[in-house]
Amino acid sequence: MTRPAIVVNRPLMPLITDQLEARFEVHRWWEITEAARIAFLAGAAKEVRGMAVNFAAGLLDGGFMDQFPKLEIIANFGVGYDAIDAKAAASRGVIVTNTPDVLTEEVADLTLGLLLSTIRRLPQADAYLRKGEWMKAPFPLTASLRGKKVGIVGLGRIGKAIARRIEAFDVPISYHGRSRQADVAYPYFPTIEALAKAVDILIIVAPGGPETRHIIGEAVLHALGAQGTLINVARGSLVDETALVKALETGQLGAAGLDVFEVEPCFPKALAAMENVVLLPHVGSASVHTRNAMGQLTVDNLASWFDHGRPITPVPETPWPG
Ligand code: 8YV
Repeated sequence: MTRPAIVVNRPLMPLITDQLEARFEVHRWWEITEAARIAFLAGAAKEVRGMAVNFAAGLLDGGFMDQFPKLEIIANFGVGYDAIDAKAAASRGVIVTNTPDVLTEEVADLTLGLLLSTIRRLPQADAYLRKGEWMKAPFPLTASLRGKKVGIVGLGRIGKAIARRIEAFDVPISYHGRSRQADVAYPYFPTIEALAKAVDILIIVAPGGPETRHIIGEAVLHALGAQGTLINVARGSLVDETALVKALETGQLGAAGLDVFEVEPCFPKALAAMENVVLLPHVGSASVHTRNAMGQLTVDNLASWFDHGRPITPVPETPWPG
């Protein structure tokens, strides 16, 4: 029996690659040179039935999908699938899957780490000690989580896991999202700006994509204010980075902790020189434990589709049964 052909867009961990190689005919997109791509798209691509996608650099849109007329499923390695036009997939009868749940607690853990690092300046304190500065003087006193109010933008699975952790820190939580949620008692704010005005720390954990692009701009940053802190663990696209850099430079925003950027792996150079920011290279889910679980779910979605004709974790735009 011929093995189904799939495309993998970027290198994945051996755990995934080994399993994919064992059951599929794998085309490694990143190894197909610019010149060879034309021949590939005219030939082998016509037999491709699946894709395993790891955070596509550009939008995986309908036009791209159309080059694979037998495409049935796109399995995304990650919970956020803003790099895939899921509506375009739906209209073509292509299933999109993602990796929900298996990374929720990990990303929430990281968010609390980033929050405390930003408020208490842990990376700066570590660098201070390593440079021998402690010998000369104690590390300067920092801001505190005590007496602060936290706002969460996007109270989905990860947002709720973050909120649960913040409750243990004994600080009040409120939130903004597409709608008020019945199962939480936290105060709801109908606009991000009103939420930003009411809190000291704003945590962004809403999905990326065109609907949320730059929802954190000058007005929200100014509402958060000179003593305010922005934490972003969602997608860089939600924040207008030019406005963010300006607000931090002019002191209109107090501090920022960022795990994500608009054009990764790039980031605004001006941020690197700032003392009041903590920058991480998109590591929210990046533990061996959790990346293995995400990888396995990616493989399992493809395997379930080709073995049993159903996905395990389809995204809402391509529900199953479809
Ligand atoms: C990963 C993520 O960085 O799940 C997501 O949406 O952003 C991350 O867990 C990414 O998917 C893997 O490259």
